[in-house]
Amino acid sequence: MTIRKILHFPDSRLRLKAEPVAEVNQEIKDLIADMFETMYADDGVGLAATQIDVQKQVIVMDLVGNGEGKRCFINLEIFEKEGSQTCEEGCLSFPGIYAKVERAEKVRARFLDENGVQQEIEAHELLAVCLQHELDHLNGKVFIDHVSPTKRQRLIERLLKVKKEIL
Ligand code: K1U
Ligand code: ZN
Repeated sequence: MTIRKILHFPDSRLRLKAEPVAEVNQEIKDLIADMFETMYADDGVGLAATQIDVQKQVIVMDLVGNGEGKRCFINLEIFEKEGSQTCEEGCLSFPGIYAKVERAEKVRARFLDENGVQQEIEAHELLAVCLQHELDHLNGKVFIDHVSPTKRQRLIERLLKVKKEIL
């Protein structure tokens, strides 16, 4: 297993669209293992393959954060959205930056699990937020795209300041 480098905004590769996975083979299983390793190393609860410069529709998540809630979503497709909720979001591609984002409260989605088996899920609250946030990454979208242009500019300035401090 390898800890991969996470791309940070404004890297243009965060805007690339991921391709569907044709077969859940050993290469995909190795990618999933690396993604979990990378996510835990950066104290995240989710990670999309786009964030490590792999344009494949693979998402990993662990909302418990200790390995007990490990989940993997391949070729995720949200087919129903209901209600709305506003949640303070973070993103491993925006270290130190948080913003309130409005998203659907409930989503229903289909995906392949790590064994290539088709699954369906109904998600609420943080799981619904995370699924929408990570699916955005696979479509080249980031969470600050959901806030007003003024707020977005302020967040970008703050991010550049944070990055200068940590580098
Ligand atoms: O996509 C990512 O960069 C991962 C991201 C997932 C996420 C968490 C919370 C809301 C939306 C998306 C993170 O893991 S951010 C870091 C984190 O651990 C966290 C931040 C806010 C609330 C809960 C957890
Ligand atoms: Zn993110």
